[in-house]
Amino acid sequence: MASTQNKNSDYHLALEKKYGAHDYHPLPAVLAKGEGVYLWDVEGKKYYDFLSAYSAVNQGHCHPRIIDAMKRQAETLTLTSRAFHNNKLGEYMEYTTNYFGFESLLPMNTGAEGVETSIKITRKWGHTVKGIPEGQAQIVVCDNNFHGRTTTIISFSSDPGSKNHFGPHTGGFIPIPYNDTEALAEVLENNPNIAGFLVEPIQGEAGVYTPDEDFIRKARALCTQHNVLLIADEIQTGIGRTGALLAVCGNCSCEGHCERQKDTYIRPDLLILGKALSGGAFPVSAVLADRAIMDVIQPGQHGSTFGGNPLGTSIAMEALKVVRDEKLTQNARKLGKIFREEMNRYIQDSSIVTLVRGRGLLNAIVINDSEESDTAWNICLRLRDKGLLAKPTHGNIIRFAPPLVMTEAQLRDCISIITTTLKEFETVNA
Ligand code: IF1
Repeated sequence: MASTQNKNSDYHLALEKKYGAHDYHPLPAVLAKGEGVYLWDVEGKKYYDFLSAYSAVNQGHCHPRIIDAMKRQAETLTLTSRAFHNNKLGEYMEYTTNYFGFESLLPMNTGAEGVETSIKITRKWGHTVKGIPEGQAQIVVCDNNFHGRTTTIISFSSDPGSKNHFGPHTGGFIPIPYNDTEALAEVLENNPNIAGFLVEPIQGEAGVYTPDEDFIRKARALCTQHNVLLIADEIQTGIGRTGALLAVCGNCSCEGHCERQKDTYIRPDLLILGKALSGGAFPVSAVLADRAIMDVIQPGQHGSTFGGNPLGTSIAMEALKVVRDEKLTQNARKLGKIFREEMNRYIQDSSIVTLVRGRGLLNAIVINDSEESDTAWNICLRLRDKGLLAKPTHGNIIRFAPPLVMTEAQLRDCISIITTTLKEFETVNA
């Protein structure tokens, strides 16, 4: 074991390589400290974080209010299991259901567990409420989806890397092209055994694909028409990230579930939250639904050891309060517009960037090179050297998603770093 004074990046990278599963290909940066929009590596180099742990750190790294809530609860009671009640779960359920406008909440831990929970609820609702013959409930999903890494979830992935060799795959899922309401209408009209439609309001991993403005609205209408549950996976897009509290809110800049703009607010039947639900401090996910749907789950039919624990629920309540008190949704909306305006200005004269897309502070640029090229990766390495951390999603797409606490001055500083870096690649590809 190396002595303490030279535990530099290479030391940490070597340990991971020697002892760890190689299930990731991280950008070479060994981070040791985070605060707000900043990260520091073990050598003390400072970075802007433009990934936010895949949108889990919307409130900024180590937000003092969230950390204080965590410390207080961690010194008091962390876990009881659901074999007994605790004095935080009910308050969390009340606060969070009111915050998003649903009647009930089922607490889980990871996003994938939230998605799996929604699949179970939807299937049971299909069999016991809609009357689909037992075991024949189907759920419509979208090509290029990302909903997690469990064997059932990857069973309906269209990404070979996520799916191949992990069979036998779980059946009961019907893929359609993303953003294709005609395909959705057709499958709903021709199949009486469909219980739900699982969709990301914006496809994050696929490369921040923003659908047509009315895609979700039309999907909502079609699901209602055919008595099918609309299941919104807002694990990455939710909690202010896209400049609305939920991406399904579309262009509404309201704080959340708002009666006054009922026609604007497209209400899913099942809402799945994760990541920023805890501000990145602890794994917390949740499924929200009204009672007529949620109550298909009866005691002993679903749960988890850590689901609804006092530590995670205390953290999550504070994390949601921070989003509201600091108006992070509105800030994401404002800064996102600036980011896309400035990037579109750059793109006008660029040969290396073809487009920028996104909503709020969930954006991506498409690099004018093949998916197999390493241009996007090399751009991210150069950004790292210049003090900004971002990572490609697929080959030639770079996702930009800073914490929502970023100031306009910081954003403009980052835009300067990004455009300066891109310029250095223009000549290479010109
Ligand atoms: C990895 C992607 C992002 C998600 C949506 C469910 C989950 C995720 C929309 C599952 C998780 C993470 C997982 C992480 C990388 C990251 C990711 F690249 F994988 F696809 F963000 F885009 N629904 N996304 O984005 O939540 O179980 O991870 O808590 O697996 O590499 P989880």
